[in-house]
Amino acid sequence: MSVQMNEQLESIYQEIVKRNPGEQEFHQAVHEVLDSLGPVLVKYPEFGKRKVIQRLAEPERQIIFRVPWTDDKGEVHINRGFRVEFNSCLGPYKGGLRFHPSVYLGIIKFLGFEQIFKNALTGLPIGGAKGGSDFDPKGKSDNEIMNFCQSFMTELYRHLGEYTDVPAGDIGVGGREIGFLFGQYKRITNRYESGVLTGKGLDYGGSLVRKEATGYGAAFFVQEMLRVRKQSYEGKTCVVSGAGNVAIYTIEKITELGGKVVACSDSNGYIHHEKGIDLELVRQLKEVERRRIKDYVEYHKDAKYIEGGNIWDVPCQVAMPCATQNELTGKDAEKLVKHGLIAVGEGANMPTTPEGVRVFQNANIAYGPGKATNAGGVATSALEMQQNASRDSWSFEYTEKRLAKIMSNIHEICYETAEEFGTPGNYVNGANIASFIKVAKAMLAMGLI
Ligand code: NDP
Ligand code: 2IT
Repeated sequence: MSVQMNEQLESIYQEIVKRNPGEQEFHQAVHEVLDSLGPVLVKYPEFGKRKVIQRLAEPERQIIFRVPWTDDKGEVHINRGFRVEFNSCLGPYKGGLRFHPSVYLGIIKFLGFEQIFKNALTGLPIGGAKGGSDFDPKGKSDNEIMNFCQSFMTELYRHLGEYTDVPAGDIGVGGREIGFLFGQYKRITNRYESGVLTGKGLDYGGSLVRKEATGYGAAFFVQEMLRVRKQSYEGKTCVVSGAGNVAIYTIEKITELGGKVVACSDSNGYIHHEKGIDLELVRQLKEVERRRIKDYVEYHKDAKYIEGGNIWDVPCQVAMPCATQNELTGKDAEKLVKHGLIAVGEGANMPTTPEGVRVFQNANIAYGPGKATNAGGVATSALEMQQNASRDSWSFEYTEKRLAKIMSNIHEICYETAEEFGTPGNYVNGANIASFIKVAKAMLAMGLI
């Protein structure tokens, strides 16, 4: 990167920070992408002249709305709903909905910004968006969840459509919530528009493998990174943070591929089970009974539960952060490297802090950033849209093969782009550069939009 380009990008970044005050996570996500783009602006000066970065950093549309609902006692609650439709030059807006009390505009914008590039990497025709609410689903009854989802969709439906904007799940939004949202959309619009949401149940237009896709895809991506280093999961100790949708299916696929996952977590603490995590029990506790991970030790006396502990204290060769943003710090990264870490695959979005990323890169760890590693979820959402458009449904085996191929393509694009731009093995640069160029070219081709 030339000094001049550094200055050019730095001033673009400062302008974005000023336009979006207080949105730290969004600044962080933008900074991480811009950091890779110096050589791209040298190779493609028209991107700078036509202000592609500034245009990309300004969402096409941002919707913020009131979500009133009643709990089981009849008490009224007011939450805030968001949908940030970031970029639609490659296809309809696509990205998940997050229900978590920490949600505010800065979180939705970081996720939506990441989604533009992730979706471009899949090679499928989908734009980038994200949405959600500061609603806390923990401890709510099914009826309360339904009341909330119906109210949320009563406002959001007017912005959606299979050719316009297609949400899916994220933290706090899984099959149950998508079902309630889809039901309300259908009721309000009087249209059975299957392709308007993905992650649907298998009985009404969902795709096999979508539930498993993010975790399986992340495990496949890491398998590719290990393969180029002439390694495999065989005999490796792995740690997967979180115990939600992404974590569960990451654990399942890593185990199937020969790795041993010894720890997982939720926001209260972590489980360490030397023998290997009993995944059926985790699924029963988390997916079926919606309980806490600490209950695991009731069933396995040889496992340890560390309340309030830090899962990255557990030594491992493969680390898969699958919970939330900024969950793995520079200090955690140093500890992991000291304990013999080989590879990191981000199932979550932006789970490693910038300091952590630097530690991994300086130590030559195979580090797969979220926008590449966890792209299997949204890619399989696009496969669900294909099935809906053709009123078809594919077998598990066929769909999983498509997913595996997509993940190996993404790995190859990132690997080769990193090499082409002079930073071999740097998957962050590879992912950012390859996806940015694709989106930027499409934007220029469409004129000033
Ligand atoms: P889930 O709601 O199913 O699970 C989230 C898990 O992470 C839970 O175990 C939760 O614990 C834990 N967690 C959430 N917030 C925190 C926190 N602040 N501190 C510690 N632990 C936390 O969500 P998903 O598995 O779907 O999502 C996990 C990550 O993967 C997110 O970053 C999401 O954006 C990303 N992702 C998801 C995709 C998908 O298809 N679902 C696709 C691509 C990325 P607790 O129950 O205690 O809150
Ligand atoms: O972060 C993500 O990629 C998701 N939550 C999945 C988005 C989707 O539309 O499937």
